[in-house]
Parts: sequence; C-alpha cells; structure tokens
Amino acid sequence: MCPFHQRMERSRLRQGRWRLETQQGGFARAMPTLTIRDVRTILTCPSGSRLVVVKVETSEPGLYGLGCATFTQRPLAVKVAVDEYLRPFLLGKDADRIEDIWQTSYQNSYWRNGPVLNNAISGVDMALWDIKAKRADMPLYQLLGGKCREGAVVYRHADGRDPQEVEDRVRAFVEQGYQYVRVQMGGYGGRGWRSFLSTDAAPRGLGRIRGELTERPPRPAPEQALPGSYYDPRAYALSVEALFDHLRSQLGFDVELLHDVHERLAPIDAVGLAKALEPYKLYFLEDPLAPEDLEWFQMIRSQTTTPIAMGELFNHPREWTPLITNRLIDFMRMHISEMGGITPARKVAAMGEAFGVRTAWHGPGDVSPVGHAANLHLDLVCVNFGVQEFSGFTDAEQEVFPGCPEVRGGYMYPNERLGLGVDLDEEKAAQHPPFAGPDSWTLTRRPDGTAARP
Ligand code: GCO
Ligand code: MG
Repeated sequence: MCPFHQRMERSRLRQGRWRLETQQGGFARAMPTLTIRDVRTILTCPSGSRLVVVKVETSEPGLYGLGCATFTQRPLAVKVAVDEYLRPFLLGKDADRIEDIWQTSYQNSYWRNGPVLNNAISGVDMALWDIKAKRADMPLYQLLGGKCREGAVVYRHADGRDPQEVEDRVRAFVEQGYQYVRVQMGGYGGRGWRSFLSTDAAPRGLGRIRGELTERPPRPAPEQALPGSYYDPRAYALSVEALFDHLRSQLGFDVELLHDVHERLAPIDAVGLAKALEPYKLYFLEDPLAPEDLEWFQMIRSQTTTPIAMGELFNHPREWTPLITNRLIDFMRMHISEMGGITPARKVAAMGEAFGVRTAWHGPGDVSPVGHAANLHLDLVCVNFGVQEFSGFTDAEQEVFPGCPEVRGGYMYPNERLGLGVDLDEEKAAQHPPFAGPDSWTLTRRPDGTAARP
C-alpha cells in the first residue's frame, strides 16, 4: 500500500472509520454501518428571514450533518413535518442510503411534491450528503465529481426608486468586482409608482423607449378597496423598458444585467416585455410567467431571443421537465430545498446539461447559509452551471453559521472544509427566534383591488 494510503488508513483506523484492503491490485472497503440517531429542526432568524435547518446526528459520536429546509413563509409547518413524521420514520436507519431514504420519505406521505414536505425531505437529504462527505474526508464537491471551476460567479441585487439610483447601485457592485447584477426599480412589480414618458421623447438607436420617466400617483382604486400591496402591472412593464434604456445608455453592455418579473404580468404582457427587452441583451429575464401559465413559454420562445430563467416556485417534476426537455427556458432557477434537496437537484441539473439549460439556483436571503453551501457545491461540479444568485451574508448570519462560503471579486468559493463546510451554533441561533405569523408583502393587489400573485 502506498505511503498516502497507509497514512489515510492510519487516520481512519484511528477514527474507527473503514478499512482499506487490497485485493488483486484493487482496493476494497468495509464501512461500518452508520445509523441515524436523531433528527432535529432548528429555526432561526438572524437577518429578517426565517430560516429552517435540519440536523441529523449519527451513531458515530460527533458525526452529524446539516441541511436547509427553508420555506420562510411557513417555517413551523416544515418543523412539524420533520419532527412528527420524518424523525420517527428515520431513526435507526442506515445513514448511507441517501437515495433510498429520499425515495421512501417522498413516498411515505402518499400525497407528495409540495413546498412543506419537499423542504422537510431536503433538510434530511442535504444533511446525509454532508455526513457522507465528512465520512469520506472530503468537501462535498469532491464526492460529487470534483470541480469544473474554481469558484461560482454570482449575481447581486441592485434595486432603486428611479433609474439613476439603480445605475448608482450597479456601478457600486461593478466596483466591487461583480460582473452580473439583477436590476429592479421599486421592488417586484415596481410598487406604487407609474412611469410616463415625456411627450417630447424621440426614438434612439438602442431601444424603442425614450425620454424621461415621471412619477405619477397610482391608478385610482374603487371605493372601499381592500388593503394590500398595490402595484400596476402595465406601468411596471413600461418602467422596466425605460430602466434598461437608461442603464444600457449609461453603462454600455459590459456588465451582465438580469431582471425578475416575479410573475407580475399578464401572460401576453410578459411576452411583450420579453420582446421589448431584446435590444438590451439581458443575461436572463426571470419568472416572466407563473407556474400556472407554463403553456405561454412557447409564445415567448417564438417571439424573442431574450434568455429566460424560471423555477424558484417549482416543487413538482411536471413543472420543470417539460420546460427543460422542450428547451423553453435557458436557466433553471429552482430553490433546491423546495425540490427536496441535493438528490433531485443534481439529477435535474444533469437533465439540463442534455438540453442546453444552465443552472442559476435560487439564492436570496431566505435560503440559509447551509442551502447556499449546497448551491455552491453543485455549482462547482455541474458543467452546465450558469450563475449563482447571492444576496450577501450578514454578520449575525456568519456568527450563527460558521463557515459561510466566501465571496471575493464576484465569485463564491468553497472553504475546503469537509462536507458542506458550514456549521451551526445552536446557542447563537436561539438568540434570533423567528417572528410569528404570515408575511405581509405577499398580499399583492392590482389597481382595481384584485388579488394578484406576489
Ligand atoms: C429571487 C426571488 C425572491 C423571492 C423570495 C420569496 O429571485 O430571489 O424572487 O426574492 O421573492 O425568495 O420568499
Ligand atoms: Mg425570483
């Protein structure tokens, strides 16, 4: 046995891990069975988003794994699914059988493919991958096949009240080394303000939009209109065109720009916007349609070459499979825990590779640092990686989650620690208890008071 494996063998024997035996020039390995000793759910809210993390403890003292199960709008529902249903189902099971545990957990509820149960399964699934890589003495990306790149390029969010404010924020990110920036004006759906083009505007080479944007009060709502977060879809669509006209004429085309429609438009207006934005060469236009309107993607495809990204709301294979296999999207944006974790995500990423669809996993503030690490390990090993969303880690988050991936010069890097590489300080997590009750931003309404998708 070569000196390297003698050293490996000695360290594993010391750790009572597994034995390397040579047989006819090969290596055989006998791994002692590792059973699941406990499954616990930790809720914490260090930076305003309620995060859900699952900790799986094993029969090997000190060997545990962490997984992200964050459904930030319904954290308690996920906790119950894990504590009351998955935990009793998993205790004593062989922690190495990740695929079988995924399949049986998925089938066990009979009804399946929902945001609560998928997130619960994801928490366990990611934790089991974390454990297996720790046991193999390597960062997870090594176990998944090794690096295709040294770091994952990320995009940041630039939001502002008007085009100038958005431009300033984009410039600030570019100065920090970011090459990809998502631009929004007034948040999703351009809350509240209506943009009108000044009457003396004239066409310019770049696009069809011209002239200054002026703010106008929202369209009048009917009497006794119900409370909610009102926005005006048509005015929003116009403001996005004007925003990109401004940004491209001020910034040029060096910086890659992205925009999230957040399913805020009627399908035909989404087709119109995707077409109107073509001259501005977006890296991608996200969620132009809602999961309920998938058939409209064909029309977008037939009308424009603006790259399309979709998927953060998906939790059913029948949502992502037709879009990928019919090449109706260019980027898959799934929230990995919403799919059920690393096990399904790596399979769908491989499917995407076959159909020219790249990954751009969901990565805003309501993904825990454990989930961000899972995104990163997949980003490093998938040849069809596109870009990774990143919204920054606060100091409080980094305290609660030691080992957060590092971002430098616009790239996210692994910390080369074993497994996912992120840990959780339970005492610190407990200092940030989650707030109770439903979110308010999702109570969106159109100008006439009709409830709209958030
Ligand atoms: C994004 C998303 C998020 C979601 C949020 C919901 O592209 O990052 O659209 O901002 O709105 O995750 O809780
Ligand atoms: Mg989005």
